[in-house]
Amino acid sequence: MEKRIEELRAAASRALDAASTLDDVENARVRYLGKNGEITQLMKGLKDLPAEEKPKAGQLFNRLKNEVDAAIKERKATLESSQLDSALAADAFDVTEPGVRVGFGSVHPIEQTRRRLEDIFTSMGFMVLDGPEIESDYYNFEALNIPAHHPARDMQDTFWLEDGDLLRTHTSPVQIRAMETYRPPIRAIAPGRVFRYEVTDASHENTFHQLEGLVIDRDISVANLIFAMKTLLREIFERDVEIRLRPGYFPFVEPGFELDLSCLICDGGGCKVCKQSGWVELLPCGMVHPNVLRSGKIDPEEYSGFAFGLGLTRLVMMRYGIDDIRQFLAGDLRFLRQFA
Ligand code: FA5
Repeated sequence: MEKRIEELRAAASRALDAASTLDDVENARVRYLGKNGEITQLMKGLKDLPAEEKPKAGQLFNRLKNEVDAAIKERKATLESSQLDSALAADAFDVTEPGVRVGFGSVHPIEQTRRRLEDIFTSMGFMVLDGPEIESDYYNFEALNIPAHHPARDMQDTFWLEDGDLLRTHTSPVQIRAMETYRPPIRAIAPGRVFRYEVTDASHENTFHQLEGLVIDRDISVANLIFAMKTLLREIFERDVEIRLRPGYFPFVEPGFELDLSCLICDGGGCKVCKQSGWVELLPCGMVHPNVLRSGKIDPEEYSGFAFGLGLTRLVMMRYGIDDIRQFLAGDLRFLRQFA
């Protein structure tokens, strides 16, 4: 028995000396001390020894077991620490190497202009509202006095979603949401992205920005509307610009106007942006239609209001002299860096 114990001690010790990975150590543990391990099995034979031999053999076994157990732990600790050392060595880096310079980004010109407009309007007491880009038919059309089958639905080609919702074609749905949430007097703007299923060219994108405006109070008139439009343009261009106001048809306003800006790309001479006309459609507007006030649960006998739908992306083109709207979404850093 003693001989066998010595053999096992030597064998376990050799196995641990040879273990070069934690897996090797674990294999040795299972082999000697596991449930069916060699030492465990031998210990089970203890009960068959004659009674007088049992105490001594028991002592020897316990010593063996404790020694092997300690040796396993020690080997494991040594391997773990050398593994850590080599991981640290592999991760080491040379602090004297020159670094990679991280460039600064800049605010996109549409965002810059949106922020400027928000400043202008908040200084006149307007709230800035937000609305969802995925809208229901009700908010995008129905509540804006454009019922199903109304020919005006074709004025804006729509991206329909499978569940009957749509990508909003304009920011005007926020008018209804504002009236549902706030009571007059209301003074609000709502800048945001809008989407149209249309062919792109120098002045048309399928994804662009508008900025909706809505004012509702007692005795609001066309004079208030024109004053607000003039103030907006003077503040954003920081000079007088030439405009023209002409009748425009939108089911949600009556009367409605188209406010065009003399094209600042060609100084009104005619170019691809203004389609050689010298004028850019920029700021449709009008007096809120009584049906729209009713959709917003506001009494048209008591209140009136005006609304406008600024073509924000086109305004940015005019502000910076950008002659192709497709530049905005092209992601070309050479274009974007000019606005840093
Ligand atoms: C509207 O979207 C109305 N909701 C505007 C409105 C609001 C009228 C409130 C009255 C009261 P329109 O479809 O014309 O109208 O678009 C408004 C502006 O968005 C245009 O004048 C133009 O500047 C801009 N715009 C229209 N389509 C595009 C396009 N495909 N790409 C870039 N800008 C566009």
